[in-house]
Amino acid sequence: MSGFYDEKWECMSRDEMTEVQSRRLVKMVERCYNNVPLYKERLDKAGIQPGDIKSIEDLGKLPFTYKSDLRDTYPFGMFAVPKEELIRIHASSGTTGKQTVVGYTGHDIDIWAQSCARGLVSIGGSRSDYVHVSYGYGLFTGGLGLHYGAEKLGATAIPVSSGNTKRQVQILQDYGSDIICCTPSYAMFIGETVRDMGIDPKTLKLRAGYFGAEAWTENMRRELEKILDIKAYDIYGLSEIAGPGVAFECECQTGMHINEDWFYPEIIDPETGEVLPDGEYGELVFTCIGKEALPLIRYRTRDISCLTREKCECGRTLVKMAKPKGRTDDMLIIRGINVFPSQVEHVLLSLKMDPNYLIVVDRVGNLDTMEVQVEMPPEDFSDTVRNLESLEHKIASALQSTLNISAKVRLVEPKSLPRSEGKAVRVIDKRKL
Ligand code: DLL
Repeated sequence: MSGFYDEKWECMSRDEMTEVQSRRLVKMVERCYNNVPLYKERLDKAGIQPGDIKSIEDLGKLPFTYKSDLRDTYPFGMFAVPKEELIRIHASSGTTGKQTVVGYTGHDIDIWAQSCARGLVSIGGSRSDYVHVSYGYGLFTGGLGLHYGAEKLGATAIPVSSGNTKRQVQILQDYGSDIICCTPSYAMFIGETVRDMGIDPKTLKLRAGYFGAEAWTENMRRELEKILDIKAYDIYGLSEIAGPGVAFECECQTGMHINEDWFYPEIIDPETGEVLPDGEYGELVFTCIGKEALPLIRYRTRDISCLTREKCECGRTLVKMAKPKGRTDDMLIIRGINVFPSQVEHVLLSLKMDPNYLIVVDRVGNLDTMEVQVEMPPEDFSDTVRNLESLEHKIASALQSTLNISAKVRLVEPKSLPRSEGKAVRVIDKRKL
């Protein structure tokens, strides 16, 4: 098992951690109240003064923060520091409405880089590794987040960014990259390209991947491990809280450790706002307790996950979150039934189908329809119509038994669905167009 980047913080006793979190929360609420007009107004309205918050136990007294708050104060209205103290701006990759803009002081960049460095060490990264970063560089936090993390650790960052996939493979081959960081869907595309270029993945030096920025399943993990001949690890984060590295999977591959000395997690019932016990799935909420520029209180991520405090074999005591199932706003409601795209991925991969798929939802008359387009395996391409129909039928019945909803399945030509270089778009909901 690998060592630690920050053993003191990663392996702290629960009592010590609670003490640190309480101390930091108190300071942070004061900072928000005194520097962010929206928080002053909201706390005043709720009849709460910073002095009422004495420990982490009091967190539940504080109101939630929503993405809409950042949009309403666009671009910089929730920053808690003057401009001179900022050193970086990023923005969310949100596809709807205004972007959400996030800012960092030098200290914020430092804790973010440490968060990623902790992750890289937990999957066996060290100073002697080449870290190939194929997340996009720019306003998106993926590229620069892992880049700074790799440098913080003293490893060598290779800032490839996303795109130009054949060149990515060439670099993997020629430079001997040890760890690759990109979205799981892009990793799959890189894997396919390795195969199409006639390269045996075993001849690459690559041994691990840090994949995140979108939901992916355990089946997808197995596919990625096979196609690239690596260990595939999950890394989670969101720009509003920092970027990648808010939580990171270690070598045990049993959930992601949250850097809870900086980002305090809660799981709530998204309908009632009530805090749920460990082990129950609900909406993940974060409070930034160490940040300066954008310290958000009880930020509603809309990601569905659960927390566990069971002892991890790696020795870290940091609480773990389960792989997010999806987002409350990604959840499709089709004829009244909740469907997450990740469930479709799970079904397709368990039938050994290609992980490239597209869900098209529409409304015909008053009835919602769902079509799942899947690429047929290349070896089946010249198959008889009857065989293809029977495969469509098999997929449709597997979807029916998992999702409890009937979907039309359409097999499309191999490589005909769009490949993603960043976050994959898996759903077209024509009801919303
Ligand atoms: O996606 C930050 C990131 C970059 C994380 C690279 C990991 C790796 P945003 O663009 O603000 O930030 O999008 C955040 O992406 O609320 C989740 O819905 C989703 N997401 C991020 N990581 C994961 C993951 C970056 N490992 C939103 N599993 C989050 C599932 C994830 N969903």
